[in-house]
Amino acid sequence: MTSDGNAIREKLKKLDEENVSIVLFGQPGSGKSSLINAICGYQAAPVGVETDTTREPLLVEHGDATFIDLPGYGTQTFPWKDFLEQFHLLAYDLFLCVFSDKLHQGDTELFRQLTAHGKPCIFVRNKTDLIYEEGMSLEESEEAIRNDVAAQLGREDFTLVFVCSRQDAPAGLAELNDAIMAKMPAARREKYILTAEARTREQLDAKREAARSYVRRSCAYAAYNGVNPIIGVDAAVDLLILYQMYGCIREAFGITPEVVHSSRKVSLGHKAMILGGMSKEGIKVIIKTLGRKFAARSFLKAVPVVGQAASAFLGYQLVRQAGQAYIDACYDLARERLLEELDARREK
Ligand SMILES: Nc1nc2c(ncn2[C@@H]2O[C@H](COP(=O)(O)OP(=O)(O)OP(=O)(O)O)[C@@H](O)[C@H]2O)c(=O)[nH]1
Ligand SMILES: [Mg+2]
Repeated sequence: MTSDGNAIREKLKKLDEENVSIVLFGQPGSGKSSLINAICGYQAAPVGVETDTTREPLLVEHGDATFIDLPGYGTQTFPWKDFLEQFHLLAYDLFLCVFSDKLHQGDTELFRQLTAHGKPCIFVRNKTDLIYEEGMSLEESEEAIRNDVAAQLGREDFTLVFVCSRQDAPAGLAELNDAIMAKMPAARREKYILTAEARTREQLDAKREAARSYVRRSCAYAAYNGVNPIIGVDAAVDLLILYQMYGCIREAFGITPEVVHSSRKVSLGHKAMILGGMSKEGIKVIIKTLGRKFAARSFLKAVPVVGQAASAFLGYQLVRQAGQAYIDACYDLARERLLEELDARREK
């Protein structure tokens, strides 16, 4: 039991440590670095006036995601033919092929190589603010671009998203987020959804689901921990689990003390719980309020075998309940904020 428990614990730990990695590739000057900045909301990657600004891979950490900004290819230094090996691309999770004009041979070839290796790849047509064709509506122009991509690839089953990475007028980022969520390999999806900024109500709901599943996993730690028969020793571990778990939940929903204080709709009880969850002292109080079950658990631990199993189950229940309640409170707060933001954007 113990060795199994350790193996699972190790696996969960590794999954938690590894970031979700998203690579951007494409022609020089197509706006890869600008797009990363638009997603992160600050100047994380240098942007050029000319092309060939990015000369070596740049890792941009954003929450639990890492964006890998690559140099544009097609140049002498970076012929697209060697690109896949040169940058060890198969080690990453998901790929964005950024283009801002016609697709080039390098773009379609890399797309083919990546998809042949089972890697998810999304076409991102950047600079939509510059799309203008005489006598054509924006929709018609986008349709023409889509047909072009299909013709060049010789297939219809690809994902194409239109974005603008200009800082003063970003567009299409919510759609891009949806596409990434849909395409992310299943094993990494939950982590990505937890990390990425929710830009629509649906994305926020997806985040709540991911957070719930994250709590279920944390409960597995607690359950294994509960099997440990030494009374008192693991109460501290339970505390630590809740402390880490609450931190992750707050980060996922972008909750800081300022956000809590500025809320006008969330109940005082919820506010107190969220703030309490920020310190170990506060968590002790929360545990006490969930206390009868906790006491029952310590008592049961003294009873061998049957008691241990029951104790593991109670540990699971306790952490799970404490986690779900915290998620609901953070979700309400994040939702209030998002709706305000969406309103403000609509008024603009
Ligand atoms: N109008 C407009 N300009 C953009 C947009 N995105 C990027 N640009 C401009 O395009 C130029 C190139 O942008 P970068 O982000 O440096 O492009 P890159 O793909 O990283 O280029 P390399 O690093 O050289 O491969 C800069 O002048 C950007 O300001 C956009 O959506 N609209
Ligand atoms: Mg660049």
